Amino acid sequence: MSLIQCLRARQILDSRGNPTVEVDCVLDDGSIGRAAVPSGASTGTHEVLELRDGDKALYGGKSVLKSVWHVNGVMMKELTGKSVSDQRIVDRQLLDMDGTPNKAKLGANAILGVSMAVCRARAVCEKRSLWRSLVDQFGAFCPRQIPVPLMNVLNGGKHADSGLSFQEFMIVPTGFDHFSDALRAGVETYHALHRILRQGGYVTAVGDEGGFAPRVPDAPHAFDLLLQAIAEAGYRDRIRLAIDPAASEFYKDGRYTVDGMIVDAHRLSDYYMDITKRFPIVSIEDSHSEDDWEGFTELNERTGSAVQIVGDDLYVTNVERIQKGIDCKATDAVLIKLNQIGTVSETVDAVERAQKSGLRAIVSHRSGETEDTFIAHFSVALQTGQIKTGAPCRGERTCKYNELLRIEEELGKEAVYMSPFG
Ligand code: 2PG
Ligand code: MG
Repeated sequence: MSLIQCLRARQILDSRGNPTVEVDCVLDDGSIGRAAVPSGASTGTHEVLELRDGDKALYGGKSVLKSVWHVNGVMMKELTGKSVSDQRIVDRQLLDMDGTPNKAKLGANAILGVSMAVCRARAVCEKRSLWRSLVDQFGAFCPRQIPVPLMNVLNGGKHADSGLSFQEFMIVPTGFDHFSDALRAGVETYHALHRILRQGGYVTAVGDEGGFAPRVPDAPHAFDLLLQAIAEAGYRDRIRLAIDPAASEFYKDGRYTVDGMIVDAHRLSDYYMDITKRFPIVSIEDSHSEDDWEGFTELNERTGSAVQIVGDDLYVTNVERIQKGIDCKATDAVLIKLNQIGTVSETVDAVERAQKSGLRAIVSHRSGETEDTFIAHFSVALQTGQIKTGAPCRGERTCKYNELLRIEEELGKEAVYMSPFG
């Protein structure tokens, strides 16, 4: 297996026009792997450190030149001549170089950029698609499942100025046999929603993840619009709903300020129970604030197996926090984001810890994305069965969907599309 000849990092722009890190990993056989790092807006407090320069004269303090410098300097020096045959060894070297618990020395954005670029370079060297190469390193035996997309078609919270308290309103195409049909149904529903909003006199501009951002007073109004769109597109009972309230963003001092109410954790769960009875909601992510373990556990017990409860800011893709959630039965599923933890191997550990304990794993984009399609491959290689990558709109979102179409084509008759929601 080839050796690393050099690393080349640069500053590029993410989908919000903020700087981010891109890394090229060049091998001695000439193979080049490129990866770009995403960035969140509603970030969890317990995430690893995204290093930004803080110099107000450059991109308002958001430039990432220190991270770029770390890749091109110390990281390249240490990794040049090293083999890429085992990703775990490469990632271990990266962790040792940094030496801090939250990757603050080199920056998690520098570390993840290198970790993903090495995976890409290995796949190029092996002359096969990234997901197949990831399977060899870490993956499931005989992977065939293309994930069910949770498509965020109405944006609120920190991702848009719609005024909606909940951050994400997603449609979930469950009643289909192929990913391409499920995606098409999601797209047709998205376009039906566009027509309904236009006819209703709403603004049809889109938010950070490509979903519409109309001025809608509360969640039930948003659900009504989604159900109308699903019906108009002809997919009643075949497309369900999911939400990511991202509750840390409306939590303060033991109280949640949501949809015109100020409530405690228990009353917030009452609200979720009420809306799940009235609307076909199959999944709720970050129902409660990131350290409100009791709030999650109570809701998870009340919803039983009828609704999937997901932890995102709660877990930040960290195995210790995931273990805590397993122990206190906080959720049914774990949201998985590479840049919350900072290396590919640690992300795999998080998926495995969840899956081995009977929790589902859902691979996710960030609200600030790039054209990198790594997560599409990662979700297939690890057989997560669900992916969250925004609306079918804006190139940084559609590139992931398009890559999944290509993987489905590559798998041919072997490809499986299976909803965990029945
Ligand atoms: C989330 C994500 C992605 P952000 O909360 O799940 O949708 O948002 O990247 O802003 O944390
Ligand atoms: Mg979330």
